[in-house]
Amino acid sequence: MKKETILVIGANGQIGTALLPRLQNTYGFGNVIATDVRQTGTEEAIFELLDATNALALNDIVQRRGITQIYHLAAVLSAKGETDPLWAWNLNMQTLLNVLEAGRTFNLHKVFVPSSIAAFGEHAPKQETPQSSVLDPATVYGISKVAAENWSVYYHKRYGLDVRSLRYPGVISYQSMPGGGTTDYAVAIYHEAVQGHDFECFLAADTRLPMIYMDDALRATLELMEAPADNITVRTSYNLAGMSFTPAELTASIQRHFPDFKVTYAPDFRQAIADSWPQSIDDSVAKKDWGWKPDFDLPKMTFEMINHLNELYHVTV
Ligand code: VAH
Repeated sequence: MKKETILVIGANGQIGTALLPRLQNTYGFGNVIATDVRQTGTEEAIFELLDATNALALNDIVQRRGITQIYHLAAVLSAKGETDPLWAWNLNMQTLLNVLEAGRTFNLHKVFVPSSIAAFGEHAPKQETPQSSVLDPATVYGISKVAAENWSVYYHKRYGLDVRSLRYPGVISYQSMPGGGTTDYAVAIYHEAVQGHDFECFLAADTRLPMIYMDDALRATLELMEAPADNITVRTSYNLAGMSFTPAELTASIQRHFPDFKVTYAPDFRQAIADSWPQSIDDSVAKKDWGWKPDFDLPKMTFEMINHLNELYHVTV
């Protein structure tokens, strides 16, 4: 295997925090460089501060550390992006273009640039949304993801850069809190339940959304990145599915562990974002091209989340 040195941008984010130890196990602790704009990481790692909107700073780390792959996990998510659209667009796009340029300039072996089901909008089929659907996103975050998908194809076609991508559903994890997403309710609800609190959900009870447990999202990411390049037929971004559920179904799953847990529903501006997204995703192309198969359903995820959060909240009791 080629010696790989991995740069993680946004290592202190929800996905970065959980992906870091997997990358360290796969490539060796000393071969993974974690970066973020904030030094608040919980994982032990080789760390450098990096604002990836600064191309010179990014290129300096790539050269100095002999980087061969980049995982670009920094972005402003859907809900937060709507509070300052041009800031979100500039941050998401400048970081992306800096990463693609670094990939081209330094002949990196591979680049991972996540997309999202937020790339779909009102004119995509709601059920089993196909890989090739109309992409008319309702949010700046979604617009930036569609642009990123097309820039990735451009850099692959014109410069031969091996850029790979997944349209993540809402990602649910215990390792860190997400920030600024429309699916964040599905993480916060577990934290409140385990602490014995009631929960107010900012989406309506029947809002069905595609979701995935972090373990599945991480395995999909590494399986995609380790697949032979000849197997990769999608250079925009692969549809990825784990499960789909509503807040009411998630609540019922939690109540099997905490029968007295109560949820009230107070939809806010994020309801319109959620309503513009698919309810379920067809990921048959990912299954065909690189053998994707999810492992976690709602009951299994709930069992895992509650067990891990019990350790987090009750270890200090
Ligand atoms: C968000 N968690 O809510 C992200 C994700 C599909 C949702 O892109 O913005």
